[in-house]
Amino acid sequence: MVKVITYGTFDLFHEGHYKLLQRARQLGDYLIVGVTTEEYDLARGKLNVADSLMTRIENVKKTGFADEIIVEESQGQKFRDIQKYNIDIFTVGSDWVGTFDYLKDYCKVVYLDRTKNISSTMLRIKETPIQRIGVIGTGRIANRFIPEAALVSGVNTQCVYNPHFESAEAFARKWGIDPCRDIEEFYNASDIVYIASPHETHYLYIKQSLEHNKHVLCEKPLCLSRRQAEELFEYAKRKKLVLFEGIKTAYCPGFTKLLGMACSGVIGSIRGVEACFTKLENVNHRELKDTEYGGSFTELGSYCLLPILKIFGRDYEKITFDMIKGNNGLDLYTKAHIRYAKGLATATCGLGVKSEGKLLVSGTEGYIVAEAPWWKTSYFEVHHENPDEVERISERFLGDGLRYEICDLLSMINGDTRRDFKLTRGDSEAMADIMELFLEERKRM
Ligand code: C2G
Repeated sequence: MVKVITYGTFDLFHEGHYKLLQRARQLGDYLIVGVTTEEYDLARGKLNVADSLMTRIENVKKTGFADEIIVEESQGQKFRDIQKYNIDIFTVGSDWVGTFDYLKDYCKVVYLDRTKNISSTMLRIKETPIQRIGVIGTGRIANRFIPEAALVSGVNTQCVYNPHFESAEAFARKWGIDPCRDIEEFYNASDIVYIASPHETHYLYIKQSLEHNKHVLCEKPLCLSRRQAEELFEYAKRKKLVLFEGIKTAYCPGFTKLLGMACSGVIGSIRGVEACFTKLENVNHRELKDTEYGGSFTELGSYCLLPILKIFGRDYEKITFDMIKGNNGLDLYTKAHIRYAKGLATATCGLGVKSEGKLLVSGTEGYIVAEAPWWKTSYFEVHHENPDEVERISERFLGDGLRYEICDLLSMINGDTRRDFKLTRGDSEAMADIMELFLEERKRM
């Protein structure tokens, strides 16, 4: 008798789960299904699981494919189960290719093709439908997005669009999703559009997605002018759609905690915010080649402006920019100085210039400091006059951190508006405004 085992959360049970169990059963004579506990999902960084363990087990049972159902509670259990139950084949969907190769010493490991398309008709009958994500763009950030989205329950990445179809094809092959040649076909297959294309294309793709009644998650900078940002947010509001700027830092738990502490008075009244983000970038990358929209500030400025705008607000008195440019006119090292009635702020960005990446918030009774990579905040310190009195605060930061914004976006789509304080429409519009001022200044300098 060939014994097969598979594991999963099986939340918001859908046809992808059904087909996987069906094929897993066909691999042998006896199928054991491990269903994860809430605690284990939390520990392995899977977010947003909606159904209870009982409901998820019940749904697996209803398929009739499982000969036995067990509960997966901890890391390392798979290895123990394989020995305990005398397993011949371990199987899981292809979104996990490679991850479980370490089990090959104990049994055969089979990655079954994941189901690319979750059909929308099937989903409409559900209370909380799975949101189908379509991706525009196939660059580095899009490649980071897919595995992060796989760890948020309630979404399924379905397809990708790139005007260069060959790029879409290669990307789709890599991630087991569908490449779309035609943009209409792409919109039909998506409920949420994730825009990760070059900056200057954001405006048109956002507009088009909203016209097609799709929610939008757009990489930063959302827009490069205030007028465009205002127009798009207004349009999204009229259509009752969510338009969401993806600055991952804004949604990560450590950063939210840092802001909360800074604004709670532990360091007195805040008088200064200094944020620095620099990167040694490959000279052949778009960031250093696109002479119109590349450069350090359009690339990294959103991260540095975020703590400044969140702490001091949008009513600054004066903003000035200073920059060192490369031969092609792009800024390689930029400082934005922002003066408020009661504080001073600096955003420092570098591409091809390396500095100590740090976020420093100074107050009348102390300071808060987070070292690089503060934009993925997992640790920060609170200091006072007495150097021995340091409060050290750690917070979990999972993977590449994009899962947090996907999770918040999903909650907003499902009607929870309490999440939008992390990055408001006003914040995004102010950033677009600053980007516009910066681009004008760069032309002049
Ligand atoms: N799946 C699929 N097609 C989809 C979605 C999921 O084939 N469109 C598969 C997954 O690859 C997995 C199973 O369905 O094999 C269960 O998926 P999830 O509930 O998302 O569980 P997962 O997070 O993949 O956990 O220990 C748990 C395992 O690591 C798998």
